Amino acid sequence: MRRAVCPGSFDPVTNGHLDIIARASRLYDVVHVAVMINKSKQGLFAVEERIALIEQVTADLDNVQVEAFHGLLVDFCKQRDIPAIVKGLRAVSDFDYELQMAQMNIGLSGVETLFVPTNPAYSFLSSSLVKEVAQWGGDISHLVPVPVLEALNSKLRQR
Ligand code: COD
Repeated sequence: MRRAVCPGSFDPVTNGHLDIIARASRLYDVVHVAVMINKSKQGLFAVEERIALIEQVTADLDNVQVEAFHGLLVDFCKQRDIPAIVKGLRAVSDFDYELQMAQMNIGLSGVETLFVPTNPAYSFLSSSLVKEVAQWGGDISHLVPVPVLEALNSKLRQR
């Protein structure tokens, strides 16, 4: 079984994330989507809500499993015998930090990182921008899957 992990905060999952997860699912037998918990960062969506949204929008990808993890990504990999991390690269601005993390992760545990170039349609897209634009009533319907759009609208109405 060839396994890989797509890690992230996914607060919330966007079409950019989904594109990378779908591409990874065509390359590996099993793709673990790891919602990494960062207790010092208050998200808009609770971790359980992020997982439920990712499960909903990846329901057509049979080899994708979603779970949360608190700790080092390399420990998530070690516990599940995962040799590869798949990351999307949006622009040169992503590269410096992604390279540092990739080198740290291989140094810590031997887990490789594979970079997949973003779909140009999503090269500017991030969860933070989506939340900011949605908060001010901007149209993000082409940037997130429908369940995420609905969840965002409902979350923002509650505020
Ligand atoms: N197009 C393509 N790919 C994208 C796009 C897009 N528009 N947007 C995001 N992505 C991909 C990128 O690969 C990105 O890394 C990933 O999706 C997740 O994105 P986010 O924004 O949800 O998540 P981040 O960047 O906050 O995630 C950082 C991690 C949680 C992966 C990182 O901090 C981590 O591994 N933390 C665990 C603790 C740990 O091991 N720390 C040591 C690291 S060396």
